[in-house]
Amino acid sequence: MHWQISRFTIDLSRPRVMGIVNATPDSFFDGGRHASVAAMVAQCEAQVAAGADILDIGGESTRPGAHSPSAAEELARVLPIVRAALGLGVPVSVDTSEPLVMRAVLDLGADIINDVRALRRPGALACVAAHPRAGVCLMHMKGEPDTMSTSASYDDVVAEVAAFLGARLAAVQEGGVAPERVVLDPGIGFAKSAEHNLALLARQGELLAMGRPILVGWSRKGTLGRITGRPVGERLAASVAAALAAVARGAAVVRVHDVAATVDALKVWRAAQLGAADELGTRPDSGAADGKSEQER
Ligand code: HH2
Repeated sequence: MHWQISRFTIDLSRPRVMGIVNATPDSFFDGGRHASVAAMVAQCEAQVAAGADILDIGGESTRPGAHSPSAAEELARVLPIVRAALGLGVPVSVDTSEPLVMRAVLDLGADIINDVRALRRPGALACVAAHPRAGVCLMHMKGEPDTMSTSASYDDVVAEVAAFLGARLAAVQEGGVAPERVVLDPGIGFAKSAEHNLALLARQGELLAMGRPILVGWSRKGTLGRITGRPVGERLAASVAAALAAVARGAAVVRVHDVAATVDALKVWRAAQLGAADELGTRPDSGAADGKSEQER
């Protein structure tokens, strides 16, 4: 399976890592941590060096209870970072629901719009359709970030999320966006309890029936805190485990804060699946470099 995006066609025969770059003062894990543009660009470079396949740059925090910035404020946050990231040789995604931001970043050359509101704001779908190769991630969310903690009620969360994503996929096709450009995301933590999130993981395979790749973001989220009892700053191992569990159930792209750890874990997972590694033997610490076998170590 492939994902068609502006400058690239991403081969999804191996799982891909999308690195999160939050240009926000209030994100739940890393808000305000990379305050200057230079620091944010350095973070993009570090994520690419750590093996990120895609950068996802966002200027709006969607943590429960967050208030949306104005479109102008959001644009001012992301534009300089996107401009620099476009020179790093990897696909650039912009996490936004705002048509003004979409239009500006797509005109600049951004590859993907990642929209937690699945192109439901007036004008959003037309912006993406107007760029005939741009990719899009359509995510499930019930309500809005400032109200979603009261929207977490479902008869069958997996069926409801699948129906919503299927309807959005049909709507964007109708609006002129080819399905090859679209990936679908169940929206972990968006108006969902820990039980809902875990049902979406256990039954993630049901979402594959729509024929489009699944992108999913478990990184540092509250359900991992519920399971492990750890605060957000201590959820690295839990986040990596969740990313592997999602990939093992068919996710094509994982959206993560901790790129290096996730990339390593996926390399080992994939080597275990294939009975071989994608790259072996050229690293200074490999057995071949000094003639020692693994057993001698
Ligand atoms: N989660 C967040 C933001 N954007 N996009 C997609 N497609 N899927 C997700 O699960 C997802 C997302 C929330 O995480 P983060 O960006 O780290 O935090 P904040 O929204 O507080 O900036």
